[in-house]
Amino acid sequence: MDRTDAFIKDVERYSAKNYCPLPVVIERGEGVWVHDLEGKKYLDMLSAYSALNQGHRHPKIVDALLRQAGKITLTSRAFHNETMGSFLKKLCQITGYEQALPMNTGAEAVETAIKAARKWGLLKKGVPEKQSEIIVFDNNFHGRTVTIISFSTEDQYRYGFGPFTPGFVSVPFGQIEALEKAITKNTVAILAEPIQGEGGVLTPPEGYLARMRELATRHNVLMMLDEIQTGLGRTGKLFAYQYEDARPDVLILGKALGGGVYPVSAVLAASAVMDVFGPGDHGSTFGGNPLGSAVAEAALEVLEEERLVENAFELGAYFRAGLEKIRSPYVQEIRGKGLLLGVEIKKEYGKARIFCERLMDEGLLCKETHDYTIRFAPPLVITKEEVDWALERIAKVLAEKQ
Ligand code: IF1
Repeated sequence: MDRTDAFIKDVERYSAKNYCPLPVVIERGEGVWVHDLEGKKYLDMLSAYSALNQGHRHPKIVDALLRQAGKITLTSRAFHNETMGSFLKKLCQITGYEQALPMNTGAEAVETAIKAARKWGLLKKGVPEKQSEIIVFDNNFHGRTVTIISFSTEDQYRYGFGPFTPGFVSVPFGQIEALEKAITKNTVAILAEPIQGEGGVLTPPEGYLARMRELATRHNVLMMLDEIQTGLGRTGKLFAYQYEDARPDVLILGKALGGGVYPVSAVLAASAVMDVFGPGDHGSTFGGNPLGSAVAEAALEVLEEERLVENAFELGAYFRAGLEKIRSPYVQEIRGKGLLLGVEIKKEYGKARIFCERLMDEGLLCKETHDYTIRFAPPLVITKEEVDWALERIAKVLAEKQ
């Protein structure tokens, strides 16, 4: 354990303490597998919170990165570059939206959507300046910026970080009446996750997103979906909203858009929404850079060429059926869609982290969410044999005395 201990000591000494990782130091990875410094192999069932849908170091994506790195990496948006246009064209073609605005991280894309909605409200809906309201949902997670945590309902994410940005109203997730009641003449947008990932893999009742769509249309409010975690195949459809045909006006993407290699995020919308931004209104030094654009275009191609959406659908159902077959006294409920699955542990048996630590010993990396739920979200390139390998270990740990 020498190298591992030495490495962790450095982190403990020099890194800010804003995380508490499991005591494993990952040295390399390929596909669904990673290796630690001691040479032990693990199946990655977290996929960097769904940023690794295409698997670790996908050869086509790494190749795109290297090829682009041999030409030009950064131009800034003061000039054109050769790759951004073709990336955004591909992104618009596969999503069916007219225009895209590229950023880097998820939180930046969410901020971009919020700015778009507010300015759309002012220019197109006639909501007076500084009066606009955006409806969000209890237990939401959209990132860590001050504006985004301003509408978090989780005390820890907010404590000590105020003053906050006004203009948000939070309602219970999954209750359509509460949502309708919250809409006022000043409401410009509804911002939701189709499945609340960090909230504990909370899936709303069937038909909820479709009804949200109807409400948004009827009240002339933008429906904005954060598919940063659920999008790009994770739930067994290209986008989780496709389960209900609840196509949002504004679609927010991140994580797997960068193929697990480079941070790339984007906001997609009709030009009638996107045209609220004129030159100088919004931007980013790195957004749309050549390296990220080349990587993201390859990441999208991999999703299509390897039929990863279909694989997530099929193996998600297989994985879930396998989990349901495990007769464990600890399991309260199994939730989720495709390869985004949550197993909630009964409170009387302690927190999910203990189970994650045991699974790590068995060679399976995963992470609890909201204390009592184990989240399983492997790369979408996983095979049936690898799901079986995981199920065997999960069954063992869920059968043990804790
Ligand atoms: C961390 C959580 C997951 C997201 C949705 C926006 C963002 C995220 C739906 C912001 C980011 C990350 C952040 C990461 C852990 C992870 C996470 F546990 F914190 F909540 F996935 F569930 N919308 N989620 O899930 O994207 O700015 O990070 O690129 O350690 O905070 P970002």
